[in-house]
Parts: sequence; structure tokens; C-alpha cells
Amino acid sequence: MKPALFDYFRPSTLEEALQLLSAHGQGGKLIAGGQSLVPILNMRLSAPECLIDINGLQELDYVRYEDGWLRIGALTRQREVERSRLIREKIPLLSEAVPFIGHMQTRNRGTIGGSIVHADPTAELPLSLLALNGSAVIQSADETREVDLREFFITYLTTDIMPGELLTEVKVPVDSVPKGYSFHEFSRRHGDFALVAAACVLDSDPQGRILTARITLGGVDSIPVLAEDAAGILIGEKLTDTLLEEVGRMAAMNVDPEGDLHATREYRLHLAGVFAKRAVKTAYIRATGKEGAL
Ligand SMILES: Cc1cc2nc3c(=O)[nH]c(=O)nc-3n(C[C@@H](O)[C@H](O)[C@H](O)COP(=O)(O)OP(=O)(O)OC[C@H]3O[C@@H](n4cnc5c(N)ncnc54)[C@H](O)[C@@H]3O)c2cc1C
Repeated sequence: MKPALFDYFRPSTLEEALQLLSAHGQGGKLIAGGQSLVPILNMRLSAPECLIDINGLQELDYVRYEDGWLRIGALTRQREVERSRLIREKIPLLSEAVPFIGHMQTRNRGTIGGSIVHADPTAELPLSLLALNGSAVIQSADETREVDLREFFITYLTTDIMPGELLTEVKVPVDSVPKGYSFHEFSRRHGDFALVAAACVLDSDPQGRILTARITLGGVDSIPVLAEDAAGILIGEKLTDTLLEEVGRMAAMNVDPEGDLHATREYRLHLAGVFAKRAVKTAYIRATGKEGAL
């Protein structure tokens, strides 16, 4: 199928893009890598009056460390995220998660900003950045605002971004990133969207007691889920098989999946527990350097 007719603009600066967005309001749609938007247009699930192509905005293509934050420009390609040394050094969870996104060809075009704003609840980048306590920086012609990713995702394919706004960067506080990290997902074939995915970051003291932990789960609700109850029972404890089982049980209680063509609700609940356990176990081994009591 072909998309409905639209006007096309290709601004070369952020300022120009924001003016175009402001002028076109609801009728204007940004296009970045096009890996999600183009199929949507082709299937005529969306028919915007005009596309505003931000691929010329080189100022939004960067990865840099500043004042304790790792800042990633919205137009940074997923493949660049995957290969970035700075990201591997500061937030290796992201380097581990990105190769699960689609295929090398889609990652060459797809951007970090497009993935966050598209807000597929199974997507790897939203899930990982939520685990890392990230924030979204959003700009319009009138103001710039910052939103914690916990408040950014509203429901399926819907975020806090309003007409006239553009995501300029995502930022992660990196001076206190936990040493233990892990990303696991289950999909039927390599490159498919995950049925269920889990990420974990955690820190422990020299005795192996867990000091901080964040667990996120994807594919099990309308948005990526921060499984706070499951993570909470880890604090102050050494990881044992019994505790790990409890984490899996709590993780399944933290989510509310729907059944669909790909998996039943029950199967997704089962996978939520299994993958939360895997993510916690790997992160713990990486944090402590040993399997401990496991
Ligand atoms: C075969 C295939 C397999 C895939 N597999 C996966 C997968 O396993 N996991 C996964 O997560 N994704 C997967 N994807 C989708 C992923 O590749 C997309 O890159 C991503 O979802 C969207 O990024 P994009 O840059 O292509 O955005 P686009 O498609 O250009 O845009 C997506 C949405 O974001 C908006 N947008 C884009 N940039 C901005 C911005 N800076 N500010 C505000 N709004 C913006 C657009 O208006 C649009 O609504 C797959 C895609 C394909 C084609």
C-alpha cells in the first residue's frame, strides 16, 4: 500500500523544525529513521498533512558525557548507540540491549528518539533507559522541559509529547550507575519484537548484600514497567535461590499483560517471572563477581 498524500519539509536546523511543528500543529508529523512511521503511513493507520523530516538536524546526533550525565541526541542512530565506546563504558546495559532491536539494517536507520517516542511496550530502548533512571528532554518553539521516563510513557504508542514538541535528547545519570546490569528477552526469531523482555541494574556491598536494584519488564503491560515491589525485596539481602524465586513471583504480580496472537496472558505472566529472575541473577553475578549462594 501507499501512504495518503502529504506535504514534505526537510528543515536543516532545530529552530526551523520547531517553527514548522508550531505552524502545523496536529497536522505535522516528525519523521526520523522512518522504521516504524513508514509502515504506519503505508497501512494508512495515520495520514498526517505534512511530514517534517529531521534527518538534516546534525545537532541532534551526539553521545556525550557532561557533569555526571550521559546525553544522547534524539537523532543518534541505534547502530551508533550499539557501537559507542562511551556508552559501553558508562552504561553497558544499553550496549547489551540494542543488538536485540530488529536487524543491523533497521538499526542503521532507526534512531534512539524515534524508538522512545514510538513507545512500543516491548521495545528495548525504553525498557533499558527506564531501568537506568533516564529522562527525556523535550522542546517546543516556546519552552524546553524535562520528563522522568517513569512519567513519559502513557499507554501503547503514546507518550507525554504534545503536538508542537520534539524530543531533543535522552539523558542518564551515570556517576552512580550500578556495577551489575543485565538485559534478557524472549522472541520467537532473531530480530522479532520481544514477547517479553527484562532489564536489571543493581549494586552490592563487598559482602554481596544488595544496596540498590531496578528491574524493568517489557511486553507485559501497555508501557514498560518498573517492577518496584520485585526490586524492593532484594534490598539488604544476599541473592539466594529462594529469594530469586520470590523475585520472579513478585515480578509477575507487578504486571498486567493482555493475551494476543503471539502469546496468551498466562504465558506472558510466566515469562515475566522467568526473565526477571534471569536479569537479576546475571546482574548480581556481574555486581559481585561471584555466584554467591546461588
Ligand atoms: C523489520 C523491523 C524490525 C524491528 N524490530 C524492532 C525491535 O525488535 N525492537 C524495537 O524496539 N524496534 C524495532 N523496530 C522499530 C525500530 O527499528 C524503529 O527504529 C523505532 O521504533 C522508531 O525509530 P525511528 O527513528 O525509525 O522513528 P520513526 O519511524 O521515524 O518515528 C517513529 C515515531 O516517533 C516520532 N518521532 C521520531 N523522532 C522524534 C523526535 N525526535 N521527537 C518527537 N517525535 C519523534 C515520529 O513522529 C513517529 O511517531 C523494527 C522495525 C522494523 C522495520
